[in-house]
Amino acid sequence: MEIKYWNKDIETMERGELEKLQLQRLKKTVAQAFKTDFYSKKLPQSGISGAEDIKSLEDLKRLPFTVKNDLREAYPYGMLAVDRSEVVRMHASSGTTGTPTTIYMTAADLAACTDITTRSLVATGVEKSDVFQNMMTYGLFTGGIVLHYGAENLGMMVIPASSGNTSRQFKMMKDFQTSVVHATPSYMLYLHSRMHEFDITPSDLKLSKAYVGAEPHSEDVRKKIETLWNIDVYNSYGLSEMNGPGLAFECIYKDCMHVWEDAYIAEIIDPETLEPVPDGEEGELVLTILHREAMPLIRYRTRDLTRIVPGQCRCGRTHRRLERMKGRTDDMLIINGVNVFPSQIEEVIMRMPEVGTNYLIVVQKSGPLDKLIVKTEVTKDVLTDDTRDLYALKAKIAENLKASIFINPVVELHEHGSLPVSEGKAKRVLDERKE
Ligand code: DLL
Repeated sequence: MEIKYWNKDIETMERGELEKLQLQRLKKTVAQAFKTDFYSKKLPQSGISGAEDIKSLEDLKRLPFTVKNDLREAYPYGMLAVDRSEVVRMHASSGTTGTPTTIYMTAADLAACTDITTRSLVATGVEKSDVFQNMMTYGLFTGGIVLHYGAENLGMMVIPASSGNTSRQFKMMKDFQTSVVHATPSYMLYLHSRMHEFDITPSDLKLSKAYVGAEPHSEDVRKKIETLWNIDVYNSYGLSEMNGPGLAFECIYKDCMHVWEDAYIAEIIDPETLEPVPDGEEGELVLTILHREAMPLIRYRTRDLTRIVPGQCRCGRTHRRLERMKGRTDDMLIINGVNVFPSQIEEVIMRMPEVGTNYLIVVQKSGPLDKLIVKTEVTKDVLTDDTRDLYALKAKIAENLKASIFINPVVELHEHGSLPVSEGKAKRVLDERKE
């Protein structure tokens, strides 16, 4: 596949130059932050009296962290750095309860965000002639509109399908010859599981690519979607606080996600000591946004665990890459003292051909101990009347899980289509110990 760039000068900028640009933009960001109620109080507490205190990128470490709760407390306008009348767009974070976390963009911010998003799409090889069906939810969530703008900016024909309405999704894919889709990985799996009801197979479609993100998923889930749909699947990472999708995206090599460093400074910290760790080491991703005047965010703790991949990508881009998210510091389960990430469980079960596309992890109290129950759907041909086969499969799944997470789970097999599905982000974990 041909390597394509949207903005070659920036995407392949020599690292020294890129860092100079980051420093210049960081200074501007800090100056902008002083215009907000929040940072004008917070920065002086860390001994920062103005943008002139930032002399090198090393000075980033002197700046305080920002956490999700800061955004909640500043709701609605405590982090706004421009007059309200300059704001043209707002978004709010999904999946939060209580006070939402909101972000704001000026017209210039929106243009910069859109440009970055287009850059991400072009990196996967799409072009103006592609037909893009956006199956991410439209609304306050960034997943729908932000990528929509990026795709339109490239000149693709955009179908703002949003999620839901399976039969219409298939009809549009067929009628408009959709070549690229955007969805959560779980929605891609769900759609595939319903395909037969509409008498469609992947070969009836012109689909060649899918962008998946917004929720954790393993490499095996990517492969599963690629095989089931016979397409290329690209991982896309982002969060509403940082303008949503487009922040980090895989290129045609599908070998980890380029984080656009002219627009973001990415650090990896040890979540315990809060000290930055060297490239290549795993830790919590911390981001500073450099291209948003309406609402600067400095050293924002994402809670997502990843690492910066050392070395340069074959595509020639100099922007460093983030590895697939391993999980969040706050979705880690501790089961009888053992730390487990739901992604580890998914990785094991999705590798097994007998296992279907949906699963649910339940953690309960069982006397003084914790009990881990892994409910998985199985493919139709597996559910036979022979209970010995089913026992053998359960034992095999449990054994594979034990080898990976060091916990003996209770495995339950469920009929295809019987576990709850969601059109948005899948709820994969029920921690009943907390209820
Ligand atoms: O999920 C933005 C987005 C939309 C990204 C569409 C990609 C595609 P939020 O709702 O604020 O924003 O959720 C952000 O979702 O901190 C991660 O924990 C998780 N997440 C997002 N993308 C990925 C991914 C959008 N590719 C939170 N892999 C983030 C793993 C992801 N986790």
